[in-house]
Amino acid sequence: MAVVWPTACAYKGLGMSPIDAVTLHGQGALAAPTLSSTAETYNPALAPVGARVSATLTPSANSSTAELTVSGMLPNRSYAAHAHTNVCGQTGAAAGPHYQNRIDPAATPQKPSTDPQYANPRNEVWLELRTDAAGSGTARTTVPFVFGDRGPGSIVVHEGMETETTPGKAGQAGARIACVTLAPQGQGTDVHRSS
Ligand SMILES: [Cu+2]
Repeated sequence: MAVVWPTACAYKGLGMSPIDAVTLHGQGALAAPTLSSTAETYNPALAPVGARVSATLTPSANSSTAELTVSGMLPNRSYAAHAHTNVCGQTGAAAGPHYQNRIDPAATPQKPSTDPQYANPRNEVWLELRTDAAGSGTARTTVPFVFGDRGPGSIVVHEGMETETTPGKAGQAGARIACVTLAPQGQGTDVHRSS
């Protein structure tokens, strides 16, 4: 399985064929956001500075398995986390809405998708994390799609302990407390921030 993901300009410029599926990865120790940070806390009381976060989204055939591993978070606590469209930024909002495989046509930047037909764990990437007594934990999910020329930019950890599934609330999990930026594995995190 090819895991290389040249930048769009590079592979267009070189005339290379598009790549089917990519592995996305991000990791780091949570810190206050800076212009270049890729693992950030927006709420150190719930996502402590120095906590380690690692996320990998690995394609296989027509599905992808996402894994989120943390240490140094609050002990014996559940956290809802999801793949979001944009890379992490100065605030939790910068990560944008949830990444959807089939994009909800009714969603807008002001009103993200809350329709369970689109905002569900088979069309989005939901990771329901549970930490142990030491504050460590791993969440894993498999979704029936892969990432190619479009993919999520981050994994966002929310304040909520689980993700809502009811119409009008589906996908919601409260405030954004931490974020890790994803990049195609094998490349640096040469992402372009919009703010
Ligand atoms: Cu989310």
